[in-house]
Amino acid sequence: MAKGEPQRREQAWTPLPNRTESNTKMKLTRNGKIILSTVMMVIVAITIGLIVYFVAFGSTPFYYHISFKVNNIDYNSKFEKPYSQEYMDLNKKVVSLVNFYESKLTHQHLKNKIIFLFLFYSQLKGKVIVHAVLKFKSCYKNNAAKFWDRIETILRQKLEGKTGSLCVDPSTFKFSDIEMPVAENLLNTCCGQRTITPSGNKIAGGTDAEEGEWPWQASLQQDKVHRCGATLISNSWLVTAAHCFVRAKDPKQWNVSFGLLLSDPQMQRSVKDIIIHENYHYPEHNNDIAVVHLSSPILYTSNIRRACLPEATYIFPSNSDVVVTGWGTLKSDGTSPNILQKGLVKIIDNKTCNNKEVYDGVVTPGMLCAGFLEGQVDACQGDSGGPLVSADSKGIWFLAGIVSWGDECALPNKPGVYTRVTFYRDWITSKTGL
Ligand code: 4AZ
Repeated sequence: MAKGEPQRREQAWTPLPNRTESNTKMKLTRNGKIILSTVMMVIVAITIGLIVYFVAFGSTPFYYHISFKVNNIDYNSKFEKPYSQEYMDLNKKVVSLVNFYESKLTHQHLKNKIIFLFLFYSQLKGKVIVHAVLKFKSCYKNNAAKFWDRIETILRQKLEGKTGSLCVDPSTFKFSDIEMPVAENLLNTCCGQRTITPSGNKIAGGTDAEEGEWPWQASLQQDKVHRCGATLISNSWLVTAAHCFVRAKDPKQWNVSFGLLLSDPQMQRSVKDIIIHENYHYPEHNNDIAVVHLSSPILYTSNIRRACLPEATYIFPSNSDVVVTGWGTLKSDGTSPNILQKGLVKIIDNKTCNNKEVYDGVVTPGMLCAGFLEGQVDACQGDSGGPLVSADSKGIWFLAGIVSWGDECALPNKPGVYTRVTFYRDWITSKTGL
């Protein structure tokens, strides 16, 4: 401002033609600059507006719950067991029916909008009720009703049209939208799956885990202090080690926290009940298993999920890869981390583990060894009760062991010893119904 003033005064006192011309040019240039900067400001404002709109609304998903009865399929309890052949066969048929990718009815722009489809089944008078949770991303925040109508119409037409081998009763079709936490809870109920693919795999003596990498891991805390690990096996049950409760058995003394960091839990629950194996006798290591009943169920999220329990007959092959996780000390009598640690170890068969130089016959059939005979990677103090998991060929994670005991940590010939989950599979069912 101050810089421009003398210039204007000088122009007023010198009415020469060339001066006037240059004055006009200057005015034009100045006007041009003003117009240009106004246009630029408008463009910037529109861009910011669009970014804000898409961040705020563009990615806001819509969730719908649909259900309908299938008259020609008798209900089978295996339909409740994801990964059973029966569940997968039925899923295939239903997916081809409610699928938005292959439909002629589907408007092109809807095809790219479905982000998730989750199916589960219940029964009515012995017949199957199909439930599907659909998650759509949409930019039509202001047009939710139109979007709702379109999806409902498409689904209704699908169920009234060719339904393949499924004999659908269209009169039972129900369509509703559901709240995000409820929908996310349903979408995340599948066991043994995680939403993230961890970056890198440089596990040596245990490394920091990532958020959502081991979503079934819980911390058992006594007076807010981490004491043991535990594994989420349903929305209200955890499995852990019996020896965690030697000094404190009262559920009121315990809390459970979930999330990567002990200092910043994503969810917390109090404990309603602790069921310790009736044949666990401290200081023996046999039957080192307990189940913990939460005072209220957790809502599954992409970072809090359950691990799958293996069938009692399942065999985890020796030398296969398994991962142990926990907030235990980084070495014997060492410090505890705030961030969850993971360690890749291998299953060691009981015969090798009972060798004289290893554990000399004290490993019983209800125990499972994992680690390396050369040491290096192992569970340690504070990891007790936590999970030892194994991924199947489809990348579904199953609970193979519960951190139980070992001679110090990561010593040569002293691998970690775990409670063998398959050995106690029926005991878990008898206490939890799972
Ligand atoms: C413990 O004290 C503990 N190296 C857990 C596991 C192992 C050793 C000690 C295995 O909680």
